[in-house]
Order: sequence, then structure tokens, then C-alpha cells
Amino acid sequence: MSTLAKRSIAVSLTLALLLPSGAWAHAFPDRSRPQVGATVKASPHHVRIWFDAGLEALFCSLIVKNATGQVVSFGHGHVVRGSHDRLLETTVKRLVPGKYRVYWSVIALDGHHTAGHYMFRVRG
Ligand SMILES: [Cu+2]
Repeated sequence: MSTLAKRSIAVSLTLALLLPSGAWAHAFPDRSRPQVGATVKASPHHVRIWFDAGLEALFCSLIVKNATGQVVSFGHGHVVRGSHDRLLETTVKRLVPGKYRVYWSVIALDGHHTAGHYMFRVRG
């Protein structure tokens, strides 16, 4: 590898470290149902997250777990047709009162991966 090539790689890496991650158009949640941190009165039928950028349907997942870590959603969720590839949803079992955590992982149309999780509660 030439010195110039090495130097440009070093420069790219430095830029990658310096720039805030928001400098790229990754997909991040815009809003969700239930909302982040919300307490809902009854078990929802679905958990939905709307993203701020289009998603690659094949590489997205949405899973809901209860307080003991058991999966309470079916499959890995799916990107809803007609949502401009921005709505990721899953169906959940009947949720008893308690705390639930929603885990999402997506690849945006620009190829970048983002993931996160949030909590909501079903009131007793
Ligand atoms: Cu991106």
C-alpha cells in the first residue's frame, strides 16, 4: 500500500472519529406506539416505530421482551408496505401488567446500521 493510500485511510478514520454520528443520514426512531417510556392502560396489539429515513426491509428487526427477558412478540417484525419504508412493526402477545423493553435494529437505505431499545409499561 502506498504512503498516500495509508495517509488517506488515516484521514478518513480521523474524520469518522471526529464527526458526530448524526452527520450521516442513518435511520433513527421518529416516534413510536407505545411511546418511549409510556404507561399504557391495556396490552397493545402491535408495537410500531416510525423512522426518519427509509429502511432496508430484509435487515430490520423489532422484538419485545418482558421484565424477565422472555420474548413476547411474534417473529422479528416487518417494514410496513406503503409507509415509504419508514414504519417497522411487530405483533405482540397479550401483555400482562408490567415493564416491557422494545429492541430495534435497522439498516437504512444508505446502508448504515443503527439499533437501540426503549421501555414502556402496561398498567396493572
Ligand atoms: Cu446513514
